[in-house]
Amino acid sequence: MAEFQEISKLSALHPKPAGLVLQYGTSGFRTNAKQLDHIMFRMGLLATVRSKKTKATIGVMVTASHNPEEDNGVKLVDPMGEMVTQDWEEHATQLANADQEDLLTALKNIIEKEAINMSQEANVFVGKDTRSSSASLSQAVLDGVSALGGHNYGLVTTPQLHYMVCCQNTQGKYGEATVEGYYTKFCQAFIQLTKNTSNRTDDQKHLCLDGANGIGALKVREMESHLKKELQISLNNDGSKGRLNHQCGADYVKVQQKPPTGVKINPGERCCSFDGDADRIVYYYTDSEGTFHLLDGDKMATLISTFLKELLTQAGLNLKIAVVQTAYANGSSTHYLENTMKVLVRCTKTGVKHLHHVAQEFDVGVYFEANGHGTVLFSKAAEEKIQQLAEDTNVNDERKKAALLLRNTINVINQTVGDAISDMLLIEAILAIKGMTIQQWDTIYTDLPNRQLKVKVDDRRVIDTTDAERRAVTPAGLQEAIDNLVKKYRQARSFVRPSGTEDVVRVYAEADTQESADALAHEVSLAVY
Ligand code: NG1
Ligand code: ZN
Repeated sequence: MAEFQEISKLSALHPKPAGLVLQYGTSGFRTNAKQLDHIMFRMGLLATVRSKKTKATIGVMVTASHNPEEDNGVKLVDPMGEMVTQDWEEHATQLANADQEDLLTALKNIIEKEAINMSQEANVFVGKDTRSSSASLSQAVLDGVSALGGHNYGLVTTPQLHYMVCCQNTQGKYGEATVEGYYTKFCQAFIQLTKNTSNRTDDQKHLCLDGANGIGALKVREMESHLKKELQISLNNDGSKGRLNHQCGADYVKVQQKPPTGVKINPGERCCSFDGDADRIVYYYTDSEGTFHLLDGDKMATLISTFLKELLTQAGLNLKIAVVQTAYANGSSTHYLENTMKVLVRCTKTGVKHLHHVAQEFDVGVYFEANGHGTVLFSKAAEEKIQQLAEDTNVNDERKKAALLLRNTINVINQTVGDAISDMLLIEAILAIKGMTIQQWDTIYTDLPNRQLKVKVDDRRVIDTTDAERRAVTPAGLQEAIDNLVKKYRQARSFVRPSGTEDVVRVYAEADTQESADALAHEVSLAVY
């Protein structure tokens, strides 16, 4: 077929370095940008056949999120804006690792296995972050889809690309499939939510934002006018000087447990940081003694689920709400949610795709990784019930008011994927509605001191885990060693798992004091060698 000849010709321009093997990991392929050209081209091909298979628009996002500037990555976005399915992750790995001369055979195998009609039209949306390598790498993706009608969105945040793929495949029901449509939808909902919170002072409307020198900063600038001064953002790390994710951004702030370097923060000021592709956000402030306080994904999940639970009760709607976390969730958050809030909590493996799937099982599924990546999903039935109640003229004022707030809350949330911009608008709206300061939000529960470490080992895959990654099954003896170390400390918990995005083993520990958490993390990391 003519298209295969074209592929052969183009693929020669994107040769695979001999011997290089890469795996479609937690969020697609991710490594040093220099090794990714052939992967991009091949993911362009794969996205095209995925589009033919699903008869829908597929997304390809070029980003390495919170990783250093010199890295890059790529992931596929499925029709409803969600991550691509497991079988297609396997196809991706196969295609990525086929030797140059076997590429066509590998592609044909996928086409055959999936019974794809190659005469079906294809549509692929391509987005990229601000990394210097992203321009040529997204061009390589476009070369892969070129014969078949891809659409290049250029610079967008990861969640904007997910949103646009979803809009395109739902004929605009979710919103207009443009960046402008994105701002209109989410900012309008935010304005509606904050409309009746009349006593907000300028201080309460003010937010200090660290854009991680990435795409999120550019996009917040673009969005600002839509917020009509209801949210006034002072933007730091906007990309004009510093390097992407370097001593700034959500991952730095979360893992280092300190504010971004060089950003001046006034005591008590409400601040947040995005990561490099703006799908994660964490909040923080420093108190009058200069102590740093982090409000991470767990604190966000708690605030959001409390708010939603209260509204559901006020609306008289009997909908099942749950919070989905990972092993990294702070023990205090889980304890508070289960025992004080009486909310169902589920724990899954790391990686938003896992959390997303579990959240789909509930009427209202709030999911957050501790690092600030998360969102809320509403089932179709839940959305319909809320909509009906909001339109019902025979209900009392309290129920009606709650239903209207719920409806606008749904509209401010990007349900396709965790989204720093949409999460920021949601949190800001909740704080405004509840008349709550960041300090009051922080005191809902107190985090157990914790520590995360990375350990370099020869082969991280020797560690295999179970029970949502909370226990190691191999190598033999490791879990027993961890159990014995944990026993030495109070309120302690620790686990290890191989990273899906970096060549390291991650160690997590929490305990009653920071000294104990640090010591435990250190001792466990020695047990990993
Ligand atoms: P790995 O490298 O598998 O731990 C990291 C994050 C995940 C997720 C992915 C994708 C931690 C501990 N892990 O995965 O939560 O966000 O990156 O970006 O934060
Ligand atoms: Zn990210």
